[in-house]
Amino acid sequence: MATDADHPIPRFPAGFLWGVSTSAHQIEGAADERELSVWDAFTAEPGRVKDGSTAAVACDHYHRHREDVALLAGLGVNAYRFSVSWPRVRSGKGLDFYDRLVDDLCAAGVRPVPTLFHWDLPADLDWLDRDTAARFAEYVALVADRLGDRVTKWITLNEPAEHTLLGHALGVHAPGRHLLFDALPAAHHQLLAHGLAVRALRASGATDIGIANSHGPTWAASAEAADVEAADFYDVLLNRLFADPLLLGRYPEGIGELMPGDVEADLEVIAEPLDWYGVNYYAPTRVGAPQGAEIEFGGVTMPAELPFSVREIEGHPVTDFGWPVAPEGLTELLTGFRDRYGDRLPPVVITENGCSYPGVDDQERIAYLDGHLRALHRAVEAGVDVRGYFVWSLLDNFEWAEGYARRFGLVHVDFDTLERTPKASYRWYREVLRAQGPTA
Ligand code: GBH
Repeated sequence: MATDADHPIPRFPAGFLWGVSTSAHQIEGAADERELSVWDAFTAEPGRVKDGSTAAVACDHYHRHREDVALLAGLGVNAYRFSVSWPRVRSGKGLDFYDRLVDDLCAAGVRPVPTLFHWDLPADLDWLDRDTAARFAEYVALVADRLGDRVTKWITLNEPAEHTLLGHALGVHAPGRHLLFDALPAAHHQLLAHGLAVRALRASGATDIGIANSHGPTWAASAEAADVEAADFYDVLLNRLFADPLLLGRYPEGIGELMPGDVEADLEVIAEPLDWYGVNYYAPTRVGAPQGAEIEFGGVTMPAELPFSVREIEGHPVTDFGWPVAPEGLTELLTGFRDRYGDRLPPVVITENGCSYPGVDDQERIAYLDGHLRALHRAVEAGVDVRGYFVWSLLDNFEWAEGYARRFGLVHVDFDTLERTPKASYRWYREVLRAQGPTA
């Protein structure tokens, strides 16, 4: 019987961006050459990071970025998504580093695609303060001023949904707050920061601006009303709470009332038109009515008082993180977005997709990525305007509350010697890119 694997991955449109993603706090290390972030403070609290590790050294990318740029060039990607560390820029050393990195990427023929915030908020700032949004826009203007002659494609924020949920509602990420629904102002202020950053970038001449949001389809646990209602509620929190204000200029019903400040005026800033929309996709979530008990799920403890409960997805393999492998969820998500947002949805870029598995002969990762690229192509065939795909991640790295235990890299990192070893998936992705033809 012919399987998918016997057929090459279909061709994506001309000019497609083929990349890999990383983030500053997860790879750079060199913590003594930057200011502190909320993640440094959080990591220092015992029990917060599972293996007790810190990101003080991580992959030491700050000192080894030349080697990492060579890995990118060897892979054949035409784009690299990294993040700029706000605490490093503040220390006065950051812009010189990113300046060199951008030069090296350009020299290697790899397009730099910086994310301006990937969760490492300066330790003295707080997303519950409205003023943080204005501070962010000032920092963004500085970065754009320094890098904007070579960087043309920008990402404002990474996953405000996860930063709100995990960091402020459930307390499993920095800053470790357990506010449940009182965390919503942190989401609003991040969205406002995004809108102000878009304005600052435009003022600097930028014309290719996006955001990277975490999205996935929500599957109701059953067709019963209580399950469908709970699933719809979860879908609002993960998907519509962020996509609706950005793309439609309004919050989903019932949410705007919970947000601080002059929400109507802020929504005008938040809905500044985007040039493209970034989606980080990992897995669908199966959700049903609350079950009245705490649930452990995907490394997160969900309190009993939430108006929904996350359930196991049966009949799908899971990664070593316990996340289901369901590529069809990516097709479903993107066609669903197209149906919901119509021509308000700008071209889409998959800014993260990947999985955690141990080892360097990582056949499961190859199967995961292969399946997701085919699922992405089905969305293209269904008429979704998709312009790029980035694998999370180039390197094994500091996986937040999991420490170094979860490995997402195409390249293995030995965290004792910091030696990099390309995995089977690195060679596989290189062949995929080669078969797609010239991409630069
Ligand atoms: C991203 O977050 C981050 O941007 C990145 O920094 C991080 O390293 C990477 O992903 C890997 O974690 O319902 O059990 O299937 C991803 C946030 C939250 C997405 C959990 C997948 C599904 C868990 N993720 N979610 S489950």
